[in-house]
Amino acid sequence: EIAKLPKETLALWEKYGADESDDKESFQKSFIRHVTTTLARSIYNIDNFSAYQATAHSVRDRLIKRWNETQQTHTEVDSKRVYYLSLEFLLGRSLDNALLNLGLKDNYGGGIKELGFTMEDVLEQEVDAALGNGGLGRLAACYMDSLATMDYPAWGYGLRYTYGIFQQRLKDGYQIEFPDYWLNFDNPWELPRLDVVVDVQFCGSVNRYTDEEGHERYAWEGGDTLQAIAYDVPIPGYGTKNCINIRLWSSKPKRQFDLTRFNEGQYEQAVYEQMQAENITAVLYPNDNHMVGKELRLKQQYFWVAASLFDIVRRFKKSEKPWSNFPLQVIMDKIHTHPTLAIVELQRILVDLEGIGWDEAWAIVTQTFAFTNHTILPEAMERWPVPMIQYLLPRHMQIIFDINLFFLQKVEKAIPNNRDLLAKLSIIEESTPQFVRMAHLAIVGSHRVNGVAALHSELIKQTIFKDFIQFYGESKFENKTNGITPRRWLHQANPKLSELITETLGSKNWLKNLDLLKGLKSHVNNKDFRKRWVAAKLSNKVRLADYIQKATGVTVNSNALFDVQVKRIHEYKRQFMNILGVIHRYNTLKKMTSEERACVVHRVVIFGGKAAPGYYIAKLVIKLINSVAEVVNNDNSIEDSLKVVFIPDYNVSVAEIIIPASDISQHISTAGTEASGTSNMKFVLNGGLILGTVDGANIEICEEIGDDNIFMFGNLAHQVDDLRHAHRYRSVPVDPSLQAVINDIESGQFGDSRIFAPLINTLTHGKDYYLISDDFQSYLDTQKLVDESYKDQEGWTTKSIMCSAHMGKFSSDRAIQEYADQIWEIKPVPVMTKKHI
Ligand code: Z15
Repeated sequence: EIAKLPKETLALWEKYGADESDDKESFQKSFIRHVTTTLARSIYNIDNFSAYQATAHSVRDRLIKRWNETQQTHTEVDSKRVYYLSLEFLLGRSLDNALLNLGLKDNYGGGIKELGFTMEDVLEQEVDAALGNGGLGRLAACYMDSLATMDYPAWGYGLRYTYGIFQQRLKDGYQIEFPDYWLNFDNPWELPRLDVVVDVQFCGSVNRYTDEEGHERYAWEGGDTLQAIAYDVPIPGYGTKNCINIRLWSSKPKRQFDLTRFNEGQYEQAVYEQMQAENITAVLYPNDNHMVGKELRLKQQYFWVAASLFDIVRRFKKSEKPWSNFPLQVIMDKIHTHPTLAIVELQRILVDLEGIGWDEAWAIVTQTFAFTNHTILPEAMERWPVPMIQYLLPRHMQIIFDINLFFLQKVEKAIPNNRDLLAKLSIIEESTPQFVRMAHLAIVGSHRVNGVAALHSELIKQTIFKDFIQFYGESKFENKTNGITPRRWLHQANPKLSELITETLGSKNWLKNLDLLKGLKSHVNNKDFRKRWVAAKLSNKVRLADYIQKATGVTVNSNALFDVQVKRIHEYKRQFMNILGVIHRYNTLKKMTSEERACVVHRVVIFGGKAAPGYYIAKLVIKLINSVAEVVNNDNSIEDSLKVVFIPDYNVSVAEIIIPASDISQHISTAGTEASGTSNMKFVLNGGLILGTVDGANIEICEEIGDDNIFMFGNLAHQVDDLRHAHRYRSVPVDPSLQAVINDIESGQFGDSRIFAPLINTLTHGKDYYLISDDFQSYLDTQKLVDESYKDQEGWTTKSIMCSAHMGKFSSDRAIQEYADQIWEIKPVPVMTKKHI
């Protein structure tokens, strides 16, 4: 097509489209141009925020060029693409990341200084893009970074929530929530695609008809139609031209106003219904690992799936290949069960709209989808009432029943006369009302299923998906251990350590090949290297201490041991056990003499994390932490040997300050409950040790770094069932240290104890579902080991270096490589640089 353009046109593009350079002067020119034109300001009224905006726009210009070249290359090569469907992308800030990935940081840093600003101040201005709850959403962001860095032709698809995860503030020690209106100012990191619009239908009815060839067909008609508008978020790779895209959909009412209603005088009703359309993408549901069966959530899921599939199918059809090629061109990874309706939607498109026979269509569908499971917690399993789906998506409900029928027929044929098995495998739960089990639908409609850490992938085969093994065998189920991007989580968050590593290893290659960190081992006895390693940690601790002072008003000593637990507040993650341990420590310290206390390692125990707004017990844990902090921090008698802080509003940017500063971090979920965990990887990569249970990725981290460099404790996953069973016959915890701590709380040492009664209750009366009493003693013992080890500072430094050196496996590059080679079957497509056309 380009060839058809007149020579003069091409010449103009050649002349004016040349790359803007990346040197300091070019940046300053574009900065000033953006201040004066984009922002319409003058030299007299630029503050840090406008400086941020101008810098961001300058980077955006460069991103868009790469983005265009990438899309053109992908269109031309037209190889198989992977579509990563996730309801959450927890990206955090973009400016620093883009500057580093594009290699602009030094020139821009110098340039901004001469303009009268500091890079740190400018970076601070950006609000986080917080379109996710926790691990699941942040994993999606890390994977996009790796896909871009490794030149894969990949797209992310998600929703553009007007409100991201709520902001957390504390009042009297309680969490309160504030809306996260992150689009208050213009967002330079998205490209509105007002021309990319997809109609999405809800409700209506299904009509059967006979087509010209005499085939029985179904048409979904009537109902409400609204529109999905695309907003594209460019994701630049590190050290490559590749810049991939996350397409986020925003809902809008369809422009055609309901004229009949309008004319009938029901103006307000008509306007109200239009407003409802915008509601769909208004807010991210703030629950992590917990399903709340709200109709609006189901609408979000279908809205997102329908718009994304329409877009993907449209792209496929451009290439004019036969439908049988679809799975050779397209692979979609379903992140959790959230996009499971995509299976049904694709089957509907193929059968109802394209007129393909059921079996042929179903073969295409199952080849197209892969399913990644991220949890085995029962409360996180998605189930939707059949009547709700029937009402919102009548044709989809029929198709689900048909998928189930054909599936169960196959099972019956393979394993005859096993009604019990049929009931267990059925996609439909035969309760009143009936429910659709989304995980079952996801398994049946995907050719591959994987878990996210070795233990988790074993557990899904032994527990939630056990019955499916009988039918499918084991080969459909596999493991892909999670990973994290070293670009954001070391290079960006910990510049001092990154610089030291680069100098020591002689190049930056480790940022693209994390296994090279092994090279640090031969320097472990080098005095100068060790000194700088320790100095980097200390300066990160000073930075965090400053942040703590600002955010909480508490002064902490940077020479104390920093003990960190930051993650969503959830009973299974056992922040409760941590704070109970703190109380134990506090009361032990109080009983000591001054001389005894002089020998004790000083600790700063740092908590952070959000509780789902409706999660009462989790919110009480936050209150307890703050009540304990209040007492401990104001008790001069323990002479600063212990401080407790709860850092409010934990998010990606705060994590970037906390993680590099940790000496030890806690990952202490009840064995078998944390599918993987990914912050554990971030801490260890930054030379922080971990205290953890034998759960999720902790196990594989231990395998890599060796048991000398990690503190593991507690019961094992296979013991959990029996332990839980034993609790039913106990009314009080058996552990005496735990009982003592409970008594302390009940005595009113931390304020009105009645407040905490519901929390204490979770441990007693035959409950303690998360087995705190079973692990408490070994937890305390292991904490003692931590204290002892920390006294040996040289030994600790060696451990810290050894930790980082062995973390190569946990790069998200490794994880993406495995997905690409073994599940998605996609190949890198390096961007072909054409000048600009
Ligand atoms: C979530 O953050 C995770 C799993 C889920 O099913 C939902 Cl709904 C949210 C987390 C896991 O809890 C965590 O262990 C894992 O590392 C992360 O997903 C990424 O796989």
